[in-house]
Amino acid sequence: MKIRAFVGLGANLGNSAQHLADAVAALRSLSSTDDVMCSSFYRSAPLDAPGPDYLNAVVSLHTQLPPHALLEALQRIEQAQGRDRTFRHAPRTLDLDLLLYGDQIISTSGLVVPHPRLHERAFVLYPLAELAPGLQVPGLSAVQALLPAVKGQRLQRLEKPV
Ligand code: A4P
Ligand code: MG
Repeated sequence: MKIRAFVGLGANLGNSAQHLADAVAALRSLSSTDDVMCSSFYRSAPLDAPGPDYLNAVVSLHTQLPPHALLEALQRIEQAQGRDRTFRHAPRTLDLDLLLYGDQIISTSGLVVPHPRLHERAFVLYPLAELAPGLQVPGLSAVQALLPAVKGQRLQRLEKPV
């Protein structure tokens, strides 16, 4: 059975647009995965983090990979694109977060889904709402109902990527 999952993409080092585009291409070539769709790219102010502005996006995909296998695949893509884990929230070439995995609520030491900071972040909620305007976030509420609380965060939607 295929599950619809959502992945958050973020980059704020080097050619961020290229890093996001490469990540989308890598997600498209994941095994047992199809229907990969990417939101617009968004420029965002760094939240609780040093460094330059981020580019962020959200990808939705249908996958047969179980959630931990999907997280491992995301981490392999991060590593392949030169992610260097120096310190928490350090500037990064590419960060991939598993935001949602169907309607599942997962809480293990290595994986928490829905992503625990999803509801606090305009750079996650706006692209999520762009891809899935009718989405219900498991354990929370409709994505539309979460938008007003993050409206003050600086976020700019860019031209649609290829
Ligand atoms: N982990 C647990 N649950 C998850 C999940 N749902 N998805 C674990 C991904 N990883 C998950 O992540 C640390 C550990 O979290 C992983 O080993 C995994 O087992 P990491 O990617 O190594 O570290 P990190 O990204 O520095 O920390 P963290 O806590 O994941 O930070 P966030 O929440 O990813 O935030 N501002 C803007 N504008 N745009 C951004 O994209 N990103 C961050 C990082 C901060 N500020 C930002 C942005
Ligand atoms: Mg992360």
